[in-house]
Amino acid sequence: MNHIDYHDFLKRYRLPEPVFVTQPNMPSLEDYQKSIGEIWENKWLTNNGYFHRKLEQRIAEYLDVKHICLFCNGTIALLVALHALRINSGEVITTPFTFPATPHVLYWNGIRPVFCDIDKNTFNLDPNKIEKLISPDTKAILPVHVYGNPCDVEKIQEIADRHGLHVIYDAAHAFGVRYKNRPLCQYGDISMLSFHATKLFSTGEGGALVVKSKAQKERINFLKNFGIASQEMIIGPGINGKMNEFQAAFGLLQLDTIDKEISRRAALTHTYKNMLSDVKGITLFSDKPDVQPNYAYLPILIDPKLYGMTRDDLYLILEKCNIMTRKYFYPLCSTYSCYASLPSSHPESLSVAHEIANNILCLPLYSSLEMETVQLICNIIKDLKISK
Ligand code: T4K
Repeated sequence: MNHIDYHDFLKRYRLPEPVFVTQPNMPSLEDYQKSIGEIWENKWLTNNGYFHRKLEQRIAEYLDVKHICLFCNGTIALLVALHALRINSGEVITTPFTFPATPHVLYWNGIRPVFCDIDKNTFNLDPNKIEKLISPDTKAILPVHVYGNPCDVEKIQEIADRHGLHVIYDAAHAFGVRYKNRPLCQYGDISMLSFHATKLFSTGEGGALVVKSKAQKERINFLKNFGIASQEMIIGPGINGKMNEFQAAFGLLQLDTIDKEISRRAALTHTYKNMLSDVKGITLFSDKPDVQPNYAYLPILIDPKLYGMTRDDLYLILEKCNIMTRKYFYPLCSTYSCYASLPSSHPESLSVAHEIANNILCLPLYSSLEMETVQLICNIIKDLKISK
């Protein structure tokens, strides 16, 4: 900010109220009160109630998948997915460029995460670097479709098949994404979806597993309910991963407007792309062939040399303007104190991931965001470049 008048800049651009990186798409309060009225009437609050069953069916239809199990959140869902596939020792290859939940779930299942570097274009696991990390202890690959961008699902499956490994996708960001006209969450053995308040489709807290068969669904349903098969039969050490009726009722109303939510986000994304495309040093994801995206996030990659400012400086200036961006996913999971001493955490073997994590910034994106606010954010980013 050496060459511009800082006070003048803030006077021009500072918003009166903070704008967050995301906001949930709230259904009408009246409609939700109606649903709550029914829950009150039924006195059925959880354990596979009416709203739960209805939501499970409606999401399966919407996603175009056969078998789905709802959960209290995505993290517990992923924990149960690993358990259901009997992956509870050894190593699992995963990405360091993700939310802490991904490696933590491995840790909680007694598995050692093995971090693999990411691809510089997709920010997902680099399939060309997976194979050299496979050891006799490797049980599975756990890739993440970061920001809803599909991983190289074909190559990953090919590697997994060749080595007899499971593939579990962390598809927390990928609700509704289609690849080659198929639901993205159908690839791999199991995919986990998150319905957290910050997600495109939300139940406040919540999540799901997309699974391959009726039998697998039944097993997972036991596991998420303490392993209870019947009042007098506990089939194994399950956990409590159930979604309750308040969450499910909220989700049903959200589902009614999900297509509107996606198309509004698409329009906002389009404006970001149009306005920022000619700013040197700022890169946005380009549209990918064969992918029907969900516009879950708006990441930009900053090249400090070309842009003239670091990601952290831009983050701070935007914050002063009341624009609360997020550095998803900095710091890398491999740098957390609980994982830093793993051999696979060595920064040298994760150079792309470090580069991306140090320069990434997620800009606000949600349906109630004003188009004028997007234009203002873009103008700030453009003006900062010009002033350099
Ligand atoms: N795998 C991946 C790849 C994930 O990204 C996640 C979660 C998971 C697994 C685990 O799934 P879950 O167990 O959560 O279902 C948020 C979310 O808490 C987290 O769910 C999400 N990923 C992650 C990407 O984002 P934070 O620490 O950024 O949340 P927070 O509270 O700072 O919220 C960000 C902004 O969202 C706030 O500044 C304002 C807005 N917000 C937030 C909440 C909670 C709202 O407007 N309303 C709200 O209720 O992690």
